[in-house]
Amino acid sequence: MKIYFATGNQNKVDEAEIILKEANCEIEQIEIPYAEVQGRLEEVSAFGVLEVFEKFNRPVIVEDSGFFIEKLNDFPGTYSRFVQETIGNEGILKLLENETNRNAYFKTVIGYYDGDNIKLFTGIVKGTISTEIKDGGFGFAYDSIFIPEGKTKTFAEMTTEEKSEISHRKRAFYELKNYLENL
Ligand code: ITT
Ligand code: NA
Repeated sequence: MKIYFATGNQNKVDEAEIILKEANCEIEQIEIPYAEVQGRLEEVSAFGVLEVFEKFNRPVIVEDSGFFIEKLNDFPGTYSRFVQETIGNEGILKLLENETNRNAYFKTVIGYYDGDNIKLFTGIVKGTISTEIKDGGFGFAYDSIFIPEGKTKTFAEMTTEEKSEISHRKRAFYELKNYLENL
């Protein structure tokens, strides 16, 4: 089975390929832009996938993810890209300086549309924010400050395979895979 994935983010495509490798699913990246409505991840993905389908006319997915910090009332959330590109991980660590509540989570919402039904698939991974940037050369964006629950390394210190065993993205893509297998 082939899944068309509308995204401009190569990291996401690499992860999706690893996640779906054993599922007999092939991922093909397409670069069809869509408006990112201001709203929750669910809304961004649902509107986005409708817009891409209009232009592409084949079953397609979009995926919207975010990083949510408990102490900061879920900031940066849907502003994750902008915040990463502006204050970055150093800015986040500053905001949490001397803070003991370092809980955070990643969330992914995949939107799938085949012209019939819109489906949303969600994945979350909880964890904590490290006190310093720990980058093992893997991952991207917030990965170097996020330690998933039950682990001691940040996502950026794990290989993409290790990250993809437990990530938010893995969980959402598995929901999608299960749905597609049972169609
Ligand atoms: P597309 O919309 O083109 O798919 P994007 O980079 O804008 O790509 P998102 O809106 O889904 O992606 O994600 C917002 C930001 O959240 C993203 O730019 C990263 O900074 C961050 N992010 C998403 N997934 C991540 C992950 O697995 N690890 C670390 N940071 C992540
Ligand atoms: Na986006």
